[in-house]
Amino acid sequence: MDKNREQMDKQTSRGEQQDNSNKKQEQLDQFRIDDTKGDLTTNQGLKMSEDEFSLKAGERGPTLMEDFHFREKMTHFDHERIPERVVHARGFGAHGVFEAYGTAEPYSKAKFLKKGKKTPVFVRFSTVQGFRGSNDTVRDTRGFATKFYTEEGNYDFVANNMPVFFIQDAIKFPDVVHAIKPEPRNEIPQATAAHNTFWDFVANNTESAHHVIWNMSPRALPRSYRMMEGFGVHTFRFVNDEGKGTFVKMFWKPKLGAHSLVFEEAQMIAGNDPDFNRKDLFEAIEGGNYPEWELGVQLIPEEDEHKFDFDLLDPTKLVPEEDVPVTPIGKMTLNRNVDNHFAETEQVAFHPGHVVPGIDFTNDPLLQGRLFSYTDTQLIRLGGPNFHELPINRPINGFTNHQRDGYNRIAINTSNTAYRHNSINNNKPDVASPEDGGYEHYQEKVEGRKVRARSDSFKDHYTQVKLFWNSMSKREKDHIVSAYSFELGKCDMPIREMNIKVLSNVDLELAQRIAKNIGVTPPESGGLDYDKSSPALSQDNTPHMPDTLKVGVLIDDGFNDEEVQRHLEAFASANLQSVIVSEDQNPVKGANGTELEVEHTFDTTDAVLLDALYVVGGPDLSKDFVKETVKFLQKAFDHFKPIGATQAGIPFLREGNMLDHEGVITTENTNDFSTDFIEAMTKHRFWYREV
Ligand code: HDD
Repeated sequence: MDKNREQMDKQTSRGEQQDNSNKKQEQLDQFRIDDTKGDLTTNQGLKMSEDEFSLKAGERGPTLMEDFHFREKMTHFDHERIPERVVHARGFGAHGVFEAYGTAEPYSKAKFLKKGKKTPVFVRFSTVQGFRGSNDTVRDTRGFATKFYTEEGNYDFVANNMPVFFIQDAIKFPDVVHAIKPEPRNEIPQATAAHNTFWDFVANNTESAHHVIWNMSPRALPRSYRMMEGFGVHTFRFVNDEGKGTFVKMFWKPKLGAHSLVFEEAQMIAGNDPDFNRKDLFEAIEGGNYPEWELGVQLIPEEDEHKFDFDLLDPTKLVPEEDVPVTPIGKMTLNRNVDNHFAETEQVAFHPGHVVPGIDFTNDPLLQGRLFSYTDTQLIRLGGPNFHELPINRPINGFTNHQRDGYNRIAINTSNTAYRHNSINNNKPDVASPEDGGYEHYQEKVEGRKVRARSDSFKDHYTQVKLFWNSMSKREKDHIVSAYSFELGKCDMPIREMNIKVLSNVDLELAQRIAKNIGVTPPESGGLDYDKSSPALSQDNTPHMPDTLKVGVLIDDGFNDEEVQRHLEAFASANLQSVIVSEDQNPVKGANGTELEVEHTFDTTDAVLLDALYVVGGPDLSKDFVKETVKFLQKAFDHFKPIGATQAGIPFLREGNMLDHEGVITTENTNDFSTDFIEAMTKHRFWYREV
């Protein structure tokens, strides 16, 4: 039996509270190999005396078949790749810990939700459409999958950063994915929905309208995975100690709030740094800025199942937070990067069907289909039925059953019986009773005819699209109109027209504004008469804080030492990250000799990679410095970012007509530069730069 399991069983039988928070790392330690300690060997452990020249018949002769080292090395290389995920191919993972508040205890008997319990987790963030080598900052839904290594087995919360999905029934998943992926004829375009087949699908499958408006909103361009919400989408079921079920919607809420890039900026970043989001997460964790999310739940008593004006089983609907408040039930902190992307992030296998006692399913037809698809996809992707033995996928409490053999079997099962019921081994391993932690499915009463049909309660495709639109701030609405115009503008005319027709079922202004932009005759009437809004849906209403945002400090020799040092210290104490940018990579020197290391030159970074600029300049700036600073400033200004200037920086803003705009702080317009600049950073962006 696995060491962890033995220890856990002993602790449980003694009734001790276990601290499992480090159990996963201890388990992974058994598999970590430090290749830097030791000689180079073959996979059979044979030391080799040469690794650069294949074995030949003479220095200029042919390579010999006998060269086992060449053959082994080359064969392994030839087989290095595995199929990428059919969706969510591009992802990035990290380890962490989840600590429960105990507030879920009355509703769920899951042990990892008991007050104070710490459970190791592994999270994989992903984009959906693009291939594994595509860009991070494309307009897309993001995956947010969490594996909780609980003492009762793995629980996977396989979520997205949007609370609704394109389709209502899993049987349509291959259709929507085929429509959104690059077109079959030429495999164009990559990692974007802006093409005919996707919008043809949208117009002809109107259940997708709600998810699509989320995708056209800033939510589809997260500034950082650390600033992204996560949603379980489906209504799940909690089950408590008494066996009582409660419907539950689950969310991740980031401590830093939910924030996004602007579209033009995201496009520029794609060229500048395709790894923008993964790098951001990696660097934050390396730097000790551990990202945090609260897990929240909306709890709906079973008696209230039919109290909503939509069906709780419909995954294209959300429950407004204003109607059912979110109760925080725990906190997750990501605090460790992976050691090996392939072994951990690529080989991790999530499945919404990996549950523990206290968490159960509902009849949401999308969820039901997902319960089949994930194991099926792992079988081909990870090469057989033993992927649960890969270190990253192993439960910390081990596994014992009668399953045997198959490709890549690692366990050496020593028992001679692989069946129930057996008498030779006292019927071991035997099932556990629910009281002893055995999983028991919730005994929901189900009755019905076998039909291929959809309930009428799923038929309203527009009301919540309008709810979302009504809930947006002006700048979010402008973003949405531009995004639809950009995407539909790339489609053929009949597809544009069909989509305007769909949108005119939602909101007349929305449909008219887009129609005008894409050359379609704007509809004269239409739109739903529905004015409810849900303020929680606007990212503007999520927390705003300056923590970990990056300030590009454009600086050259001769700066005022005391002033610059003072401001940099103030930035650091607000947990802003100053990135010193200058013309070349030699340290810059202040008038009194202070030296600052230069992190980037104008060539190695760009204004789009920074959240704000602080222009210091210097007394004797070169032409190039001036030219590049003007370019940086224009981009930062156009992308609504805070800009600060002291000393020689101020004339740049005067010349660019940027002074006297909101979010532009100079020592001429404030008495306390760093305080005001940090306050501007807290707001993140100044959308309309009103004077
Ligand atoms: Fe899915 C991967 C999330 C619907 C079938 N899905 C995948 C991942 C996430 C989601 C986060 C990446 C996991 C990782 O990082 O390894 N999927 C969702 C959400 C959905 C959803 C929130 C709707 C509520 N998915 C969905 C449906 C099906 C699938 C309806 C099929 C019936 N999803 C898959 C898959 C993937 C996958 C094909 C690809 C790779 C994998 O599973 O492991 O099986």
